[in-house]
Amino acid sequence: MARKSRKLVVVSNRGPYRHEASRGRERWVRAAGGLVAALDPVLQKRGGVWVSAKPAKDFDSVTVPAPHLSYDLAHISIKRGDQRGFYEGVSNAVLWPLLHGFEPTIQVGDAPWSSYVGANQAFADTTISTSGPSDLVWVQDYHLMLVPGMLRAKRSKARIGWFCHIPWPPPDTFGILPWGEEILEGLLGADVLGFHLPEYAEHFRQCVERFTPHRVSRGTIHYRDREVNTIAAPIGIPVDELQALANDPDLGREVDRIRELMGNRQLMLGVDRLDYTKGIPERLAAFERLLRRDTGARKRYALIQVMVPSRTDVKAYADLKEEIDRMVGDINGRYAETGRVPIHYLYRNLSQRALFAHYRAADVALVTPLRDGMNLVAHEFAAARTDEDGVLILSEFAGAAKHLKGAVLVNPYDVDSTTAAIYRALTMKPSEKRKRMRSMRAEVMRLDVHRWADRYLGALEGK
Ligand code: ADQ
Repeated sequence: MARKSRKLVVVSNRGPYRHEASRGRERWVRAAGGLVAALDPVLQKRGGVWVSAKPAKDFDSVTVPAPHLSYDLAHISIKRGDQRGFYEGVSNAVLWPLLHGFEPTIQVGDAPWSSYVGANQAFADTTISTSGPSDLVWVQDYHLMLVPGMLRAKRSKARIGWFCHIPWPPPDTFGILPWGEEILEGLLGADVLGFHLPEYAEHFRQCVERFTPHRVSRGTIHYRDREVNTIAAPIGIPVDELQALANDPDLGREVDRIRELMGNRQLMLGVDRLDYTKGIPERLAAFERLLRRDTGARKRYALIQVMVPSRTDVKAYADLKEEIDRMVGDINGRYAETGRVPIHYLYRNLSQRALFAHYRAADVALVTPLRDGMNLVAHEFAAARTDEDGVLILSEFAGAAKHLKGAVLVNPYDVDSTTAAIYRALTMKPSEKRKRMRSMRAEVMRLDVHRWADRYLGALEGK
């Protein structure tokens, strides 16, 4: 268990809350997405400070005490000239697809690398001014891979960690990056590098061996006069908090209402951040095949797809949104009957409570990413099912598939087999559903996010 004496400083590109004030009314809105879902409860419990970017505003660095939070928020501003290049040009157009192994999507040619360096430097500078030398600094994700090295240059004795929320690819894919060695050197400024799965950590070490002169033995990289540990620390969700929500008797009424509104058909559910890694078009195609092959299906089945807007300024995401809109329109146009629409499509952020009511109302959850570091929707679905009912269809390419053995695993690229899996899930015997759900729930409890943080921070402090 991590000692609580050291202050925890979390550093990530996107912050956990957006402050909105208009006509004297204030509101704090929590950002959707897996990183915030995991780290907010950790900081709420432990206290500390969260350093993140504030979208283009004219101030440098401020710390805002948010009344409902038990930790502080520190915001940095990235130079206007660097912001776009850092976020869109490098982080989202190159690093995100590269680390997910989407090689043809990578736009490396004219990528504005210097903006990435400049923005990372701004994060490092604000982190230094916000933290003390004995604090634990925990840098998050692929936007900030140079920050550990920049911090180390100023604080040779500091405890610095970095966690990778997405996959890490094998060296042949990583080798596409012209600045691969700089990135690896930047990361090696940390004491502990964390990944969801042992295979991602292994890929990382293979990259270090291939592209740097540093020696690797087992999980450790010998970096000049220091040792850098690489660990597999699979992330989870705040189990107690979400169990309390799932057990709230009022939730039952909302569940009944959803089922009634959907005409008491068997319900499938998709919940995703809008992203091309999440396999949403492939999922819609699999559902369409179900409707096409079985004419009775239109009366019996419905799909609710909830999609939270994400990276709306990036062209690949705007194109994907258009493709999904068109597919939903086509499928509904073809298979709807008066009063009965097959796909209910919600393009917005839902409250956790509303999400949980949907998880409970669903007969089948479709979590079918083409590649995903972990995927917390899969965990949340199992956490919501205190009734031990419901089937999870899960992509074999999600990190969660290595843990949730009770799911029905699919290859999301193989649309026919996904259709077959949906059919199997919809007709599964209650006793099999219960057995599978029990095993998933046990694993989700074991992967509690507080245990994840304790394990990671314990490794960081133990050095
Ligand atoms: P994400 O790609 O954001 O996270 P994921 O792990 O699925 O993906 O988390 C999504 C989170 O957003 C969930 O907590 C979910 O409840 C929430 N969410 C989704 N749609 C929503 C909606 N419409 N309204 C409100 N909330 C919504 C990245 C990696 C993942 C990894 C996490 C954590 O890509 O692989 O699991 O970080 O490390």
